[in-house]
Amino acid sequence: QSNLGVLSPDQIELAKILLENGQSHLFQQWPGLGVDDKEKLAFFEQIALLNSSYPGGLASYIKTAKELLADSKVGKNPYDGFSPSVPSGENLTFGDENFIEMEKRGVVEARNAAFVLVAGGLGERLGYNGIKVALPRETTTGTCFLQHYIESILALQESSNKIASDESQRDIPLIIMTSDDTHSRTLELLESNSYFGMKPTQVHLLKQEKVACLDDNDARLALDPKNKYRIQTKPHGHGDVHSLLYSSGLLHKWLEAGLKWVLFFQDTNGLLFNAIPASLGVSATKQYHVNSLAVPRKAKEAIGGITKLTHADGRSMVINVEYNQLDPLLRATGFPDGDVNCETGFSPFPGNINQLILELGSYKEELQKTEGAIKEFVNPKYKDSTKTAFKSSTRLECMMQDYPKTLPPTARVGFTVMDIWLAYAPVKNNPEDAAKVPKGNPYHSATSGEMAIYRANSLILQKAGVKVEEPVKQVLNGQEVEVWSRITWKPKWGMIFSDIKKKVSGNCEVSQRSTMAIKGRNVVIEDLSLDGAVIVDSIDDAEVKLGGSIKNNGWTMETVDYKDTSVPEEIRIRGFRFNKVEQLEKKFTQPGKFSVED
Ligand code: UGB
Repeated sequence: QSNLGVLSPDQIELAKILLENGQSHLFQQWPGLGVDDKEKLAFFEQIALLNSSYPGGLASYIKTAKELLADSKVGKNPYDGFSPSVPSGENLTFGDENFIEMEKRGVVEARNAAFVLVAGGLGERLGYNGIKVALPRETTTGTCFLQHYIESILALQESSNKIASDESQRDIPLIIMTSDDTHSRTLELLESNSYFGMKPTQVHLLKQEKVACLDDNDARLALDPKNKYRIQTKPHGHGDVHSLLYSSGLLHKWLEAGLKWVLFFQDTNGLLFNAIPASLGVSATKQYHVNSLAVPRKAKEAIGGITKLTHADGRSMVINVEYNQLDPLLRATGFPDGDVNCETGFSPFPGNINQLILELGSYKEELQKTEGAIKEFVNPKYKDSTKTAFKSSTRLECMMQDYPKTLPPTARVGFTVMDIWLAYAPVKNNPEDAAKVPKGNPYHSATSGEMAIYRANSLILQKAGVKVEEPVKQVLNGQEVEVWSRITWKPKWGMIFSDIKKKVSGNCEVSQRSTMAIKGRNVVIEDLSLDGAVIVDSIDDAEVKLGGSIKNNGWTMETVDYKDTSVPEEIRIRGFRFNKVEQLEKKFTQPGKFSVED
């Protein structure tokens, strides 16, 4: 105590918390009164932040850490006593009657939703130096992920408000969870691009803080080896989003304003908004409190499975079980073959893609009980089998999809399965790791992420009646991918299938080597034969017909090696760049009726 200097009452309180929770080692190397006072103050500032940013404060963090570390030491299985079964949910098939109905319902509901993007991760696996939301979703137009997300939300907002009465027009809120690693760059990206058309008041950034690292099984906090007045910290995981939303007061505000849904999504899934309207429709129709978006999953595939877990004591929950836990759990509970494909050719446990739709009222109620705290886990790397010492410090972590773990069994927790080609193509892996992915498994790289956009758009237009030529196979950055026609459109051109279908008529065909970028809202494709590149941009009051035969040398794809540092990083991680040889480019800035033909 004598070493602490003259402390404010708040600092004394913090010191007490530490001392009462087994953290006296933090002060052991402190010199006497009057020495390093500035550093000591900085220490307390950090402790105050660690204490205030964790639900229940540091005392609670240390208590939970001790419990989880003890469980980990004895190898306790978190699913002990639980039996897995297949939960009930909705399987949607793109373009069929039910899908179209769900999309329409989703558009009605969109104005009652708030969107939450978790973007605090730096994406170490991708190895990209910038923030992931600034990466181009595709390089035909160069639109970055954040711009695409914002434009998709604005397009939904507009369609949804059109259906609603004039008095109840609404701006859909967008929350972005950032971290110290991403905050300033995310803000800068928004500010330097006028929020990509969103009102700045519509967007809220919530910054997550890191949590204290732990040195041993007694949950002694780890000091920075280079600074005895600083605690080592690491990210706590995307589960922080719930406590941040709870403490922000936004949930209350949204309920007051009549909102009903909160949609959570990750930073680099360029296909996600293809799945949002229909799955929101499912949430509304089935009155789900929790709806997890999922894709068909091959048995044992390295992606978590949505599973119903029922405990011998009567508890039950529908939750994501990581693939490496699902198979052993099944084997241990009367399914000797473990996770196997059923008659559909897929595992009956759908694959979690970690996009969640929560019903706002029940969500707020639940968070009032938990203060947004999510069940955590710890993953220490032990020095040896005695499990008494760690190779390096560890910390507690939490995941946003673990939210349903604390819900009562009466909660309506379901899922919506959609085709992978339509809904899921994250950009997570660097080229080198992606090239090592066994054949047939998804690369989840910048290359596959961009190719997935072209494939999805081509398949959607095929379904709408356009003859889009079949793809060719190509190896880019060591990954074999299908290269479809490079077709892109702005979200305002078409967010749901029935709207897209209305914009396509007659006999249309697009060759594989073609590029088509539609940047205007009122552009119809009619009797188009495209073999080359065409780019159409137009103001909303211009009605444009894109048709006739358009043939030019187009854009070719040049391969680029990811190691070639003369090429910008966001391009070379894809393994190709476009050589814009020739294109038909038209821009309409005046109201009226126009036609784009060669
Ligand atoms: N994120 C944060 O905002 N803060 C953090 O502290 C950490 C991450 P990753 P992960 O889609 O296949 C998830 O690193 O966690 C953001 C699911 O847990 O890309 O390995 C980050 O910015 C997993 O069940 O993924 O795996 C990003 O937007 C599976 O569904 C998001 O959180 C997997 O995604 C995800 O972070 C998947």
